[in-house]
Amino acid sequence: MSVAPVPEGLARPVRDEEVACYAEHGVVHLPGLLDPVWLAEAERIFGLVFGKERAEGLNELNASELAPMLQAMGAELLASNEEVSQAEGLFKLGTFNHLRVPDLRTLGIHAPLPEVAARLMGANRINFYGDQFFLKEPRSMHRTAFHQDAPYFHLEGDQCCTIWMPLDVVVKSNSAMGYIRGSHRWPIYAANGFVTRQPMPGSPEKPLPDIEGHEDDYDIQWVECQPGDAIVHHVRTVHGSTGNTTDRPRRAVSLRYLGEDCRYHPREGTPPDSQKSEHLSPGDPMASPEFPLIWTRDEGYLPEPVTG
Ligand SMILES: O=C(O)CCC(=O)C(=O)O
Repeated sequence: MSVAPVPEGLARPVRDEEVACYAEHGVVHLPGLLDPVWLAEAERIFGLVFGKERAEGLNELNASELAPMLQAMGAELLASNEEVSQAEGLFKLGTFNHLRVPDLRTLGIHAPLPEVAARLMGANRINFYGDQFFLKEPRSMHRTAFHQDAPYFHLEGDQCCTIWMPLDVVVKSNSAMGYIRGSHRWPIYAANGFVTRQPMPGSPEKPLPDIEGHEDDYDIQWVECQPGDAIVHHVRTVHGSTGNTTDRPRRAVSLRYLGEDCRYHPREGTPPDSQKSEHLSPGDPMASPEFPLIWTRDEGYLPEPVTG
């Protein structure tokens, strides 16, 4: 077994068998990865998105408010009417706010995660793609529909991963993540409305099969986890989460990283908060002010992110 040096800020190295697991299944759970300093920083920054210290002008979606509107337009929600009637808290998402909140960009760029992404994806260069923050308040009930990230992202390539980090203990009853092992080899299916399987309007892709209705037919890995853990998934790995039916919140941060095989590829049928580039043309490598180059295998962390 090779022993990789532990990047500063990580509690432990990523092991060879974890690299092999990511390659085979398109997902890997890394228990106890983040050291307490970066975990506290992630929690502080979560507060800038959803807490009392909330920054101005954020890109935020209240999925609990959106749900009845989608239903009125004919979409079937994943939560039953009874569950919706029992909902007390909200399900909210804050997306691509790193261009608005400098501290958030610091987390994406300076937390010791690009190196983790590079090791798992076998990449030589890492660009930061973006952030997403998830708040499922106590008894918010709504599931996150199974989906792939690929149809939401304006890019193509294999070296794109999400590092999902919980800030609370997460078990199945407070919205554990589930991943279909091996689905990173599936084609790209349509993006959906997160609380419904209904594809986004204008999507050129087919909808995913009804996974929620037939969970036993799929190899789903449900992951229970602790603050300090990370779960890393490939851009095409199908994933979703259960509803939060408990009296505890479920907070999580996702940071997305790209390797050198990714190219800009604008897509149709994406939500309004998806991140198009104002600088790139189709087929361009993903280096722009929105998606800075932050790490290379030769130089390590770059003193200044490269934005073009
Ligand atoms: O936290 C969730 O429920 C969804 C997370 C997710 O879809 C992602 O990070 O890509």
